[in-house]
Amino acid sequence: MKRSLVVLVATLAVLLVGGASAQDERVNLLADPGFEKLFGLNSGFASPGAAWGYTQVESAGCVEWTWSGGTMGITNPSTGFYVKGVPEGHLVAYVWGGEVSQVVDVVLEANTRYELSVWAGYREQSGVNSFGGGLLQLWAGDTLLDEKALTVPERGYFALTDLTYDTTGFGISDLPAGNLKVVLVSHGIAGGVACTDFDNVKLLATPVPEPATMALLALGGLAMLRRRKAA
Ligand SMILES: [Ca+2]
Repeated sequence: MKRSLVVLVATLAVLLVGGASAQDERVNLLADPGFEKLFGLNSGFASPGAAWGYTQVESAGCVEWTWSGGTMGITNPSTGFYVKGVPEGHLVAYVWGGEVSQVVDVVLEANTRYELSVWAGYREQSGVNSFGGGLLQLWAGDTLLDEKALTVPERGYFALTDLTYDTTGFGISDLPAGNLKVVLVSHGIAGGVACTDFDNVKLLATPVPEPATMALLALGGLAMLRRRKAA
């Protein structure tokens, strides 16, 4: 009996370590999550080959993302706009009304937790005197799975918005079909006074229950059993 207990604890420990490392290795399903791969460099701005150093760079968009409506592009804001810089890399997407989206090569799976997050910024810039605001949306094909209003940042800073969509217990027929899609919506008006900047978008998928959680639950149960025996 004692030996079987030792084997059980050892097995659970391996599960626990394995589960923890698997969680750390979760990959972002989105390509170019920080808007750093440009296309359509606007004339009059520095080339991407130049040292970034907050020399103004602006482009029509990003290779991996789709743009629709409003006035939008990619820029590298100065520390005058954001005192602590930007959340990822040098560049952010700016959107005055309209949407930026990306379809990923992944469909919805049952018993999976999807975590979607984005940093939205309210720049300190003359002529920009309000935060554009907007939505973070997760779609599967034509089905809107969930959406959340962007957290309003302090002026000169970025703020995180995140949402979770969990398919635990879903049958195959309950799962909306189609590839997952992330949409960043800006409520700002083109040419208006409210801009929304976006950076560092993450879409992570984790099977539930996680192996680490299962191991913890099992360990808890084991501890209770042992206490009962001792009593
Ligand atoms: Ca970036």
